[in-house]
Amino acid sequence: MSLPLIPAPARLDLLDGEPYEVPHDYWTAGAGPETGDVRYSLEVSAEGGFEIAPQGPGGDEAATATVVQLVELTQRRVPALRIEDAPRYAWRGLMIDVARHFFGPGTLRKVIDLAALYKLNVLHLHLTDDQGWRYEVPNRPELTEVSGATAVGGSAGGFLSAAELADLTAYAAERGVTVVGEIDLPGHTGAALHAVPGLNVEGVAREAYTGTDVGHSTLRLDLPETAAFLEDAVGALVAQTVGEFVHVGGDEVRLLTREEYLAFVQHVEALVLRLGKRPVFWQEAAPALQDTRSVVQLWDSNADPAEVVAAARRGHQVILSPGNRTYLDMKYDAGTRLGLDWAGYVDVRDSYDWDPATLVEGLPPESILGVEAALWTETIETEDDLFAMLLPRLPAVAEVAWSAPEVRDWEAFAEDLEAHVALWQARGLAHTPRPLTGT
Ligand code: TNX
Repeated sequence: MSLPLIPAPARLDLLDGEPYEVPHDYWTAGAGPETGDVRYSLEVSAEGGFEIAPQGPGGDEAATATVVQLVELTQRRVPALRIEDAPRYAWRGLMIDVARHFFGPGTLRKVIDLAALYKLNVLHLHLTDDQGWRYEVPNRPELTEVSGATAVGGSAGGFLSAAELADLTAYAAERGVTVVGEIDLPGHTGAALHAVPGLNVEGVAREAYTGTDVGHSTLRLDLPETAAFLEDAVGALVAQTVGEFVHVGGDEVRLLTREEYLAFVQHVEALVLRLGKRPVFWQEAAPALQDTRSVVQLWDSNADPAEVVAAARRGHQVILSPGNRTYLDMKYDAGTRLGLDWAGYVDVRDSYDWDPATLVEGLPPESILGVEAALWTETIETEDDLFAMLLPRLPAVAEVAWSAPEVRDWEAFAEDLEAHVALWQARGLAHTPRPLTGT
């Protein structure tokens, strides 16, 4: 029997010796708990009984994911085994951009199920951008009424009502996944500028934007309406957030001076902290941050990471989403119909074969909060498109986030991954067939 892939079992012992084939080597190596007390052990007896001992928040869901994988991947012929397992990183995320093209609760539930199957524990929703506004702000209904309706290329928009977002958040929580919403500030705000005239320098609403360029919009603290808008919009997102974190963007701002930009970030950082959450910012915000509760998310694999390293050395935690490894909107290769290529092509092995601890020279390994895959949707219009970009790369990123480097092995992963196609098909999820062996 070819053994199924389970991210990082630290130890696997055959309980009754000979009747079962010997597992891959990497099942037997140590993963090591680097994220505190989340762990589980799982025993399957020779008689076929399962015994699970979960520990810490998410231990139960992780154990369940392993059992589901074991049962499905072995076609219910699970060998007697014993697993002791713990994640390498606390933040194991997937970001979905629902602003460029909108994806609603039906698709997002499937995304949550898939994330949970691979022991990811964060669903980061990019809820606002130039092209659309996707969450409700109670005293500013024009945001969703006007900019809920727009999307890239004139596609149908949509938004998550507060009730839908609450349902989705609860659905995710039941599966060990925390939803982290993002309002992207101060750039990527075309949808806000389209819905709220007072946010514009001329006081006139901007046209709807349905293209895919970046860097052409910004909010400005020197306009009298901006601070109240931030209070409302960030406040509404915080009110719809159950976890510790909200994401407040900070990327690709080209219309502010450096001083204006740094002051804007500091304003938002203080606001989020005052509202009782920890802010997460894209990497450009790193030099502005004042409070070590704020987290930096690295994304641009073409940029100098020096300011991220400096922020980490000042005590900030870092989430790693390097474009050339974890951006699942990058094309697999030149022949991929969908996606972009600014970070290069990202094939399954690129997503798998890297070590967060050595990715960025000088970054203190203990500052790494975790790893996040991202799916931007400029070119992604349908649910099948979305899953065809996630699969098969998402399990690769999930392994990087969960498993210690010494238990990872590309050849074994590639071989095991073939069996996962059946899991995706059973769930009705599209994937992109990729040559995995010999690459
Ligand atoms: C960069 S990643 C962006 C997004 C784009 C993405 C496309 C980041 C913080 N900004 O606005 O959608 O590239 O890959």
